[in-house]
Amino acid sequence: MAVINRGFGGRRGTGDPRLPPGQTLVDDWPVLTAGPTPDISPEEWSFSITTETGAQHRWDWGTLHEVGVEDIRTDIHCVTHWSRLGMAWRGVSVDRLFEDVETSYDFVMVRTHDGYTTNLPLDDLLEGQAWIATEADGEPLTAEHGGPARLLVPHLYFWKSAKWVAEMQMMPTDEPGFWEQNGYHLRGDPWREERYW
Ligand SMILES: Nc1nc2c(c(=O)[nH]1)N[C@H]1C(S)=C(S)[C@@H](COP(=O)(O)O)O[C@H]1N2
Ligand SMILES: [Mo]
Repeated sequence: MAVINRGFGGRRGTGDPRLPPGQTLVDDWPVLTAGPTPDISPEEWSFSITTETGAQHRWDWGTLHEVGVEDIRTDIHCVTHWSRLGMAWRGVSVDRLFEDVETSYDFVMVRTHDGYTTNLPLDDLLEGQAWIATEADGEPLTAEHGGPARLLVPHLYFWKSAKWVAEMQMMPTDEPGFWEQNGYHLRGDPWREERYW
């Protein structure tokens, strides 16, 4: 009996093994933003990494693209139970941005141009797991989806993928960001259903 329940009946909507527990496939792309959508031009956009020494590594739209843009094919999973599979993204690997960054801190507070925050262990941002994304589905990111650039961390719930990303501040301990202070899990692994704590 348990075997039957753990078959595709255990996954909502489809038996697709790419769908984490409790998730449902969507064909559209819902917009979830805590506040108004900021209007940021590529010329105004910038991104920086700040370390414990106060050293700041900064990129603007042009220098970000010089780092090298890659194609990413990935699934995304929102804590509100929708998933999209096999999305085409383009962006710059966070690995490349950390190449010259010296830090002994293990955690990152991500800040955005609209004041949103989310926390991540540095280990979840390196080794080909995270990008500063500038395109999705073959188009430049629209403003409502975080354009001109957002963080993309597809192996964690999508609230970690901060839209209009502006800064990564290194932290010695794992301090909660906006949703994490409001009850969302500190890490948010969809395969472990780390939704709330
Ligand atoms: N700056 C910013 N980034 C954000 C949010 C936000 O409110 N502000 N919402 C998060 C949440 S809860 C989700 S589910 C995803 C939604 O991204 P989407 O609107 O592109 O689907 O963005 C995340 N990134
Ligand atoms: Mo969300």
